Amino acid sequence: MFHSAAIDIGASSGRVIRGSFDGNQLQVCELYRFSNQPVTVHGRMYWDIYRLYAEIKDGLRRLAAESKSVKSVGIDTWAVDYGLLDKDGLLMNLPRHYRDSRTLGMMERVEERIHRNQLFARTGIQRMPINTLYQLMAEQVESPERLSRATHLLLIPDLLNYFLTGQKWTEFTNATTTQLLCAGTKHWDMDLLQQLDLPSHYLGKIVSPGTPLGHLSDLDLLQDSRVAAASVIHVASHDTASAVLGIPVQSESFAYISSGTWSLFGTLVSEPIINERTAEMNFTNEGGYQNYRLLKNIMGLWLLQQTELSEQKRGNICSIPDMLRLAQNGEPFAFYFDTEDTRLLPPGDIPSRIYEICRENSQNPPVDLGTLVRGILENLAFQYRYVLDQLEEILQRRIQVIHIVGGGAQNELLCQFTADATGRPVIAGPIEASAIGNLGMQLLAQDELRSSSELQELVKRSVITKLYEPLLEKRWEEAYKLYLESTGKRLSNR
Ligand code: LFR
Repeated sequence: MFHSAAIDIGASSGRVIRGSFDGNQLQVCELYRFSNQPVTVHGRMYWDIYRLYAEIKDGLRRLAAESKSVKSVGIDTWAVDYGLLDKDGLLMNLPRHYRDSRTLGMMERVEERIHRNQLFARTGIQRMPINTLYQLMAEQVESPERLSRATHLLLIPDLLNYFLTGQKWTEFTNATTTQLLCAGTKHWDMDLLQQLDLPSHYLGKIVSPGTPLGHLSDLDLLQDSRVAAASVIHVASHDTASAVLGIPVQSESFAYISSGTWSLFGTLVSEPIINERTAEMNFTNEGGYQNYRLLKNIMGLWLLQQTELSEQKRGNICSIPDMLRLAQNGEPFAFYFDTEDTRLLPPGDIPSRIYEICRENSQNPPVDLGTLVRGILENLAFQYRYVLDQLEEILQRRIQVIHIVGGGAQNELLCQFTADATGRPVIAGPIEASAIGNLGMQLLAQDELRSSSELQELVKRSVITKLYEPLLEKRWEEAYKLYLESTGKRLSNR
């Protein structure tokens, strides 16, 4: 039996998962789960990276306590955020959260120097305020001195890998999300940084997923011989890239939704698709393992997570499962709003912002929580349909099936709405796709598997999925038209 550990941290929680491979099946077991709460100080949002590291160590100790010897460890997390190290190898500041307001106006500032189409042509990456590029512009405004003193910029998984091993490398899949890589060369776009007067001396070596980092150097962990011998591997360290490796692909023409705090809707392509249409539709080409992920970020379960918090602040103790139960009896198609409205990006009172958007469009806001939650799910499903239509236009072919992986695969209402809004069958699961992709990459790196197609077969053999057939009801088609109308979205060739 080959035991390895996947450390998979998303924007709201992290997990340490044991993978056990017997040569035929991969079994996964969640050993430890912890919350990931940003900390706000003087209006600035930070990730509590030291606590996350302490949680990782606790998780690895639990793994060791099982008396199984662990061959390898891999880390995947959310993208775009980073920490800066100084000349002594010390972290200069807690990493800022991508939802921090410091990036306001930064896209415009960049575009004063480089036209947005040119930026896309060079990087293949979507225009989103959270990208590392805009965060660096903000950092340069806030503290140019910090940037000039920094010796290394490490993305979150690379930073945690550095804490574990002392190595300071940058893994490719996550590096693409910075919008600082040249799509053609797969290296840092130094000219781009220079054009923006951003220093680049802190950008380091880029390595492919599957590259070993070496052994643990953390003294606490070295005390336990069952983990001390584990090699640390650069997996596809962007959680979405790992999730895509964990899809049990059944049809050649599929789309996926990696569903968590965000819904990442897309497909796989062999090379970045950089043309006028993808630029105009603001698709992104993020790096994968031997391929690219052509996708779009959709606001996702963030809307429910923030609604839950807002309800709790109003004294209504109500969990997401409670809200989903209420949604079943909510009024269907009661209101339409653009899930991608940028006002929904920062944390806060999401329900009030949705009401405001409804009023702006002369619609009555939902009258009860069940209708609000149902409306959030319906409008997310309409946005999925919209992105599906765009994707089919880009690819010039029909997508046959949609895979939903990640925590959102448990959300039965959203899975059914996705099938109904798109008219496509939805295959839901696995929930732990990122961890499976993470473990799969470790097996590839250690020659337990020989190719990505072997990994695919293993995933299919090892996971359980649930099928949602579309109802093919006319009312969903009609409601989708109303969604397009209310949100001012248009489809070009239809
Ligand atoms: C999902 C994800 C998305 C990325 C967003 C911010 O967890 O990694 O792919 O766009 O978080 O990092």
